[in-house]
Parts: sequence; C-alpha cells; structure tokens
Amino acid sequence: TQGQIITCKAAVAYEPNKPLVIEDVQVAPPQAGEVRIKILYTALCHTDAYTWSGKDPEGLFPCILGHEAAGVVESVGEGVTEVQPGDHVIPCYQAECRECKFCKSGKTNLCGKVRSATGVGVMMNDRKSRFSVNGKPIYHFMGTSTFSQYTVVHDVSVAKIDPQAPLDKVCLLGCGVPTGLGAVWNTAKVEPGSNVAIFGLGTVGLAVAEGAKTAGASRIIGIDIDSKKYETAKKFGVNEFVNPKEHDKPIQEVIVDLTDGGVDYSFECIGNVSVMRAALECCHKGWGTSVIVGVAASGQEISTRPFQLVTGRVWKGTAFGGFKSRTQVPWLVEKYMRKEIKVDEYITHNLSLGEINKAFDLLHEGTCLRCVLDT
Ligand code: NAD
Ligand code: AHE
Ligand code: ZN
Repeated sequence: TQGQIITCKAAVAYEPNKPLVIEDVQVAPPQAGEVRIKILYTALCHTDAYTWSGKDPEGLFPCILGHEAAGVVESVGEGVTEVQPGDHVIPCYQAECRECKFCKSGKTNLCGKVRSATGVGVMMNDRKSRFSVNGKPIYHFMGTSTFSQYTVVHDVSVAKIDPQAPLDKVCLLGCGVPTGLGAVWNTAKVEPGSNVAIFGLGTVGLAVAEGAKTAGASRIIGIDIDSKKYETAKKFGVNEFVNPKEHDKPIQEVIVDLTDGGVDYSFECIGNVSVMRAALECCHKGWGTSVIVGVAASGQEISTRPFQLVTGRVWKGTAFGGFKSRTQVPWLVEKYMRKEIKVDEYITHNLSLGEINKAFDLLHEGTCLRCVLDT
C-alpha cells in the first residue's frame, strides 16, 4: 500500500449535527514530513461533539472528526526518521516539534509548527487535505482525524509507544485522561494537603480527581448537577460531593463556606462560562488558583470582578494538561503499564466505527465516560 491511495471506511461529518456517514474515503499517501497511520481504536471526546455541533469557530465541514486514538504506522513520507511502518503510535492533536519558539521556551506544551494548518483542516506542505470522497476533499480535524481506518498526520504529531501496550485501552491517552492528570500535575502543580474543587465529573474531571489524589490532596470536592456521578467519582479520589441544584446559594458561596474561605485549587471541566466564574470565585483569597479545562462555545466570554484577582486568586487554562505530547505520551503509556495510572476504568462502552452515531448519543446520556470504537 506504500505510496498508493488507500480506500477505507471513515465517518464523515457533512454538516453540523447531521448524523455522520460511513463512507469509502480515499486517503492519499503521506508527503514529506507526514505519517499515514492505520487507526485500530478511537474513543470519542466531548470536543468532537462540540465541533460537530457547529459551535467551534474552527469547525469546518465536511470533515473527519476524532482525536483520541491509537494505531500502527502504515507508511511514512520523505524525511520522516522518528517512526517507521509497524510502529505503534498515538496521534497527538497538540504537536511537539522541539524546534519552534514555543517548544524551545520551556514554558508551554503548545507547538507552533503545524498549528496554522491543523486549525483549518489541511496539511502544512501544500495546504491541502489527504482525504477525499469521489474526488471531493474532506477536511482534517485537529491534525488527527481518527474516525477513519487510515489517517495522515504530521510527523511532529505522532507519539511512538511501547508495542506491548493494549491499543484498545491506551487510545485514551490521546486526550481526556492526560488532560485531567496534567491540569493537576503540570498546570496547577497541586501540593500535598491541598483542598481541591472539581466542577464536572466526566472523564476529564475524574482524571483531575485521580491526579489530585496522587498529588496528595486532602479534600477533593466533586461538583456535578448529576448526583449519580458521585459513586463512580469516589473510585477516582473524590471524597466529598456537592450538587449545586440542592442549594439556594450560588455554588461558589457553598464551597467557600465548606472550606474556611475557599479551596486552594479549582478545575472547570465542563465548558460553561458561568461555572468558570464560580470555579474562580470559590478559590481562597491570597493564593487560590483556578484552572479552565472545559472548552466553551464560540462567542462565550468569561467575567468576574477584577477584585477577585487583585486579592490574589489566579486564573489559568490548560491544553492537553500541559503535557509535551511526543515526549510524555510514551511516558504516560509506561505509567499505565506499571499500573500507576488508571485507563481501563474510564472505558464504559465499546462499539464499532459503524455504530459511531450511537456512540455520540451515549456521550450525551450521562452514563458514558469513554466509548472506544473498534475501527
Ligand atoms: P463530560 O460531558 O463527560 O463531563 C461534563 C460533566 O459536567 C458531566 O458529568 C455533567 O453532568 C457535568 N455538568 C454539566 N453542567 C454542569 C454544571 N452547570 N455544574 C456542574 N456540573 C455540570 O465531558 P468531558 O469529556 O469530561 O470533557 C469536559 C470538558 O473538557 C469539555 O468541555 C471538553 O471539550 C473539554 N476538554 C478540554 C481539553 C483541553 O485540553 N483543555 C481536553 C479534553 C476535553
Ligand atoms: N477550536 C476550538 C478550541 C478547542 C480547544 O481549546 N481545544 C483544546 C483541546 S480540547 C481536546 O478535547 C486545545 O488543545 N486547545 C489549544 C489549541 O491549540 O487548540 C475553539 O473554540 O476555537
Ligand atoms: Zn478531547
């Protein structure tokens, strides 16, 4: 297949919110600096649903969504040296080129090398897509497009992992789990004994809880409008629970009262701008830090009284938990293999690529954390 067009199945999003269509898609060979990957397993993340909904200003249609996956390298383009056919890999929507000013800064995991292309659904080389259906181009998504049996990505967006790792599990290390763990370990840098509040107990919020527990946090307060979330959340380290619907006062006041003035760290894992405000305002005066993890829709803005910051609260955000993807995803896989981090526990459903619309329905139901699709 090397050097040739591959025709395979992929789920194409033609229009916002219209069911995805399983199509025969043509996948062009990788050009210089590109890698073609046979995707074996892909999970769904709420960010896929967000872009599909039409609320993502970077959303382009028709496209192939998906960014939490694992597979095997099928072929590589000219000049690709770090991976070869047969390598087991995780595609990374946050690239790491190790050469741009972002990568060299030591201050961020954001990479500037291919972001201008991945944000508009094309590849850097020729600003074109490698996907087509009957000659009509289909846009890439987040530089990954994993809802396909084959995809083409930039070489700076490929993490080579231990070939022993089960791909049907470690596909989750492409987004949600690292995001939550890293929000705690890299972005907030939670210290032992801290009090933590987590808004939203989906996969990302639960991974924040797991990260907080391993960081030695004392009180780990989960906040969710669905009280059923507490039972599962306990297994990930949440040791107190608050449902905002059961209180008349604003939720930030409830948390401040519970914690003698506020928490040391809070995390917004929903994508709701009024909850982001509450998460900041439930932080302790003088030092409390709030981390925005949730992705809010186009046009949404955050606000608070500047006095909240004047009096020492800090507002931050995180992308992929601050992890340097190509360097640290393999390390996270090793941690999973040594049973130091959970992954299997986040997988509540398994379906096939052909059942992807059902998988999106599940995502909105509240009983589903991660659904892994066998492609
Ligand atoms: P999810 O939908 O599984 O979890 C959200 C949880 O929030 C649910 O349990 C829901 O009941 C709860 N909730 C909804 N409204 C609430 C409210 N007003 N108050 C309290 N709880 C509320 O989602 P997820 O997959 O865990 O992802 C969470 C967010 O993180 C999404 O916005 C996603 O796009 C974003 N995300 C960001 C990054 C990043 O790099 N920054 C990475 C992955 C995901
Ligand atoms: N296109 C969206 C932005 C979405 C966003 O913030 N994405 C996160 C990852 S979410 C993964 O589930 C991210 O990494 N952002 C940094 C980046 O470089 O995109 C919008 O709203 O414009
Ligand atoms: Zn995601």
